[in-house]
Amino acid sequence: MVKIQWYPGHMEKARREMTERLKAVDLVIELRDARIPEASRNPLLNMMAKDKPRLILLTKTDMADPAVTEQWVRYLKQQENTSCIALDLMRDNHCGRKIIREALQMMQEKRNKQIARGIRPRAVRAMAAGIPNVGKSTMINRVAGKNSLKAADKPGVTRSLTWLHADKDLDLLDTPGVLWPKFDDEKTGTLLAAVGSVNDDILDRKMLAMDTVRMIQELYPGLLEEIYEAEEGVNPNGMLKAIAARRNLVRENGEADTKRAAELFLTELRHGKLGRITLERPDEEESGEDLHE
Ligand SMILES: Nc1nc2c(ncn2[C@@H]2O[C@H](COP(=O)(O)OP(=O)(O)OP(=O)(O)O)[C@@H](O)[C@H]2O)c(=O)[nH]1
Ligand SMILES: [Mg+2]
Repeated sequence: MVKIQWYPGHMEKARREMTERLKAVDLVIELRDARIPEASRNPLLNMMAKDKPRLILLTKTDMADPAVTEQWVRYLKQQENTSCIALDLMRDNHCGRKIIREALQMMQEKRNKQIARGIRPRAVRAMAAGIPNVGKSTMINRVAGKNSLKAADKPGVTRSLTWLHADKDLDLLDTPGVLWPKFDDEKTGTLLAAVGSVNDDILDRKMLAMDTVRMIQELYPGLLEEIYEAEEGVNPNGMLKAIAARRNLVRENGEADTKRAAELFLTELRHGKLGRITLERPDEEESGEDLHE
């Protein structure tokens, strides 16, 4: 598996600024990609904000395997001081209200105490944090009900920390997407790159596509073979050749253009064109009894 790492200076700068701003934050809203809920967990966040209540939002559920998303929500909710909801930020018309409701509920006890002491609770201050391209700015726009923040389908769009009074009860801090200096293993880097959270310019996209083909073949046997009319059990390079053949991607010398096939495959994967796929399963060993019901 090819080794991927992306930690440019602007991420280190953002990490420092986020640590500083956390002092004024009541709640951390951690966005993770529902297709890779573990690989998109930033370990730095636990160091930076271990004592803050955490609302985990699994985004892009429209592209994830619904049954597996449910398992993940149950699994992630088991952590202390943590809640979790899964959302399609593009098509769910109520996602803004759901986020406000959950955030307020998490802060309810504190707010009730303030009310009891005669203090009118101010808006909850929450920091949106997460990997590049996961939907932080989109989420804040949905809560605010208007497109105040720039959001686009590439990693590294947001470059500065910005507070937005998104709702009368909820202030949200938009932050740049950050990764971390060293991934646990090569699979983490591959998964992050596969969903589009790593700058494509630094990647060997053909290697990435082949590694991703192999992972999908393991988790969803036969799926890619059916979509691209490939031979059963074909190896990743053979799959790229099948894609090139189906989509008429031919080089000048008449050979299959596997480089373009790799790019097309990644684009289709990232736009959910291969169906609803989740590339990681919760670790059932640690998940307790209720996952086995
Ligand atoms: N299909 C789908 N697309 C989504 C969802 N949420 C966000 N997106 C898309 O994902 C892309 C990235 O969204 P952004 O809001 O810019 O992501 P971000 O986390 O702010 O990214 P950075 O600022 O680069 O860290 C945009 O094209 C959004 O339209 C979702 O739930 N489903
Ligand atoms: Mg952003």
